[in-house]
Amino acid sequence: MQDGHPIDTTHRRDPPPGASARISPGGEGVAHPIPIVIDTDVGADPDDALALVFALASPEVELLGVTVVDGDVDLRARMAARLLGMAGRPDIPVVRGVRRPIGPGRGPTMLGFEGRGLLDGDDAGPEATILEATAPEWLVEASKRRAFHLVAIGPLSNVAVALRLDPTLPDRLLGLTIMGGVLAERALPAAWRRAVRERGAAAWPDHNTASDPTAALVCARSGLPLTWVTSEVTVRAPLRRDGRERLPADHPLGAALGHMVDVWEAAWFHATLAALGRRPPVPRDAVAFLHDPLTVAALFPGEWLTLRAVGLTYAVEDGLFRLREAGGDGGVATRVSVAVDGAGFEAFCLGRITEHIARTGAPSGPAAAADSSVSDGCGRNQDASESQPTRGLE
Ligand SMILES: [Ca+2]
Repeated sequence: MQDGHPIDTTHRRDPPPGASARISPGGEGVAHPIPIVIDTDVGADPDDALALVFALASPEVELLGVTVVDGDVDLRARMAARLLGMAGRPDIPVVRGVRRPIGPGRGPTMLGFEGRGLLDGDDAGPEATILEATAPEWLVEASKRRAFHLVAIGPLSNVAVALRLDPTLPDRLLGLTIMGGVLAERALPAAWRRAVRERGAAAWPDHNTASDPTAALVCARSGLPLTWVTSEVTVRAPLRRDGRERLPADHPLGAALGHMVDVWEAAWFHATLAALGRRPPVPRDAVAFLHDPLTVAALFPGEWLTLRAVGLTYAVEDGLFRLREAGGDGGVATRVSVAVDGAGFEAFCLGRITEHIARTGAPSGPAAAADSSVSDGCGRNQDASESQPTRGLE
């Protein structure tokens, strides 16, 4: 049982691949790429952008589409379209989604420097097509053409609206992996625990569920096979200065990702952490967190991330979405992150991203220009001439 709501077992399936806790990276067990759609609030924090490229760089998954959520979804869609084009995959469609939370919450959040380092460059390569659909409807329709695993790395408004739009959607999804929630509050760095005690919800470290707690609850109670990659674990996976320096400045995508990290570090990262107290809860040379790449990585085996099968209960209390271990055989069966080898994952993630960039070549090169038609990711092709992406910050 989950807070008085019966568990709908008709939507339950076996856990996704990689359910066992520790398996070697790139090892056995993944015969085919898992089709995925990424729902993202790509913007000021560079970790969504890194997650998109990391997904493209990972043979275990096949990215079918990208939906964007929260606030200025036009700007976020342009960022996703530019990133996909730079990464050599302008054929992957981008879809704008919900701008506001479906209930009370922290969102929407725009920091004012979204796109800086990316959209203000002079890249002239192809960009992905931004479809004239809205994300919840597109998620429903796309799932009818091909089952996919949904990876949510932003506030959960798009996913919740899609679930409300079509209650049969969970029947056609392979699973839902969410960057969000805090399971083991005691595992948060001490500075964060103190800030939460003193400032309450405003200091809650998990931005995604705090932005739209109602939407998080809708997702939690969807009956989908769920994986939660929680904040107390992702804050242990920082991107550090040496890792950022691995992004190649002589390639447009590497340069853009590096610039996005630099802007984030200068404008937000350290100032936000400094507000937690004199001793920031990250290494001194940290420049960002790898929340979202780690969430993509939860879909395939890797020794850097430990997941555990656990029964959870869900609730919204004092404006915050809370997940708790049920104990015994109770609760909703899910997988939850419990530990990460942050340095190991950073090395693995940056390795894949830099290898992908090296393979991609210049964005106007053969990889990007090979196909003049673009697909909606589910088998329908469109003429690339229909795509008229807007360029630059205006
Ligand atoms: Ca995100």
